[in-house]
Amino acid sequence: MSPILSQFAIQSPVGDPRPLKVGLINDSYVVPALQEGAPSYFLQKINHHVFTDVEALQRNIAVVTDHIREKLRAQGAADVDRRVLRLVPTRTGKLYCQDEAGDYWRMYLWIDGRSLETISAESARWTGEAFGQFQQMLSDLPAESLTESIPNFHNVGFRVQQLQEAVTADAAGRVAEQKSLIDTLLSRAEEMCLVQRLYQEGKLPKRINHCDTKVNNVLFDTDGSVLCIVDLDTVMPGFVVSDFGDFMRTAASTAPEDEPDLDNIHVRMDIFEAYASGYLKTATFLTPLEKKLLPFGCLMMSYMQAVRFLTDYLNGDTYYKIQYPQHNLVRTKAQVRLLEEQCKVLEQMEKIINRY
Ligand code: GN1
Ligand code: MG
Repeated sequence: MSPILSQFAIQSPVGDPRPLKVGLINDSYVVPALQEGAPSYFLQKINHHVFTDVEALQRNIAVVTDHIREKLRAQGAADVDRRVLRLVPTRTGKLYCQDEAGDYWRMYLWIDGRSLETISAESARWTGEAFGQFQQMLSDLPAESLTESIPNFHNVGFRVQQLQEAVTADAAGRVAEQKSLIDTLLSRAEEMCLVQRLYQEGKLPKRINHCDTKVNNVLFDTDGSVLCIVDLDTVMPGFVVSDFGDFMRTAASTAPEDEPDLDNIHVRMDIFEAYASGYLKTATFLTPLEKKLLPFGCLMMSYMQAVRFLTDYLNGDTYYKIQYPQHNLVRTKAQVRLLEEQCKVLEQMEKIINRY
């Protein structure tokens, strides 16, 4: 990989990149410092089949990280380079480079934090505050300064349409055996498009969202506090309820998103309550309707993720990385079960939101 590394403006000697198992889209590596006290780096091969406009993608990330860095500085925050990602440019000042095969690479300073798959109520509260602050800090960034890195990314209606197209095409010959799962999901489509409808009626705003608030996109410090929010590929205008819901989908669940044993999947109400309390403390810009829809956002995100995983399964696993042949199907079923579990506690979730 040295032809790639040598393109970036690295100041001190580094060792060989080591692959990291994070994310289902890009390939990630840590590039360790060889000298004590020198920075290590986080190198990523960008999946340009998913992010087709890499130039715009990288510009978005630069805009967002610069904006947050400014805000942190203005607040007098300590340790700013551990609190927000910093892109490392190439030696010619570009925000990414290409290798001989035409693949795209980018680099960040490495932040020494821990990412978690499951969290405690206390760290969930801190994370809620952190995501509220994140949206708050970006709330004065004009929407036009960002390009939608993936158009219609969190548009449920669009995702349902992609599922319908996958059913029609039946590219992998898997439709017949999954008919009842497909029907289950399609039968709930209208109900799950509520947020999009409210937006079209002018009742819900779009705000700059993270759009991938999975629990493992938050880095924690050794004392358990939140250091930094990472994976900024999809920061774009969207509905705040979807960021809220995506966090709960991955954190307020007793099992991972690909849990094969469905009976292990339940909603963690302690995490829901803790995250909601933190988020509502800092996200002071929310309208009453946005607040009211937060619990629905959880259902919506589990639904949309189920639709996306099933679509990929029917298409023959062309989008998400998989570790075994049925992986996307297992993921789909886990998301459907989580949705059912969330429906059971919807009223309870609404009561909690009303309380804060
Ligand atoms: C993908 O690659 P990763 O883990 O950051 C996906 C998200 C999904 C997630 C499901 C660009 O995110 O939307 O929620 O997998 N990102 C993209 O685990 O599609
Ligand atoms: Mg991501």
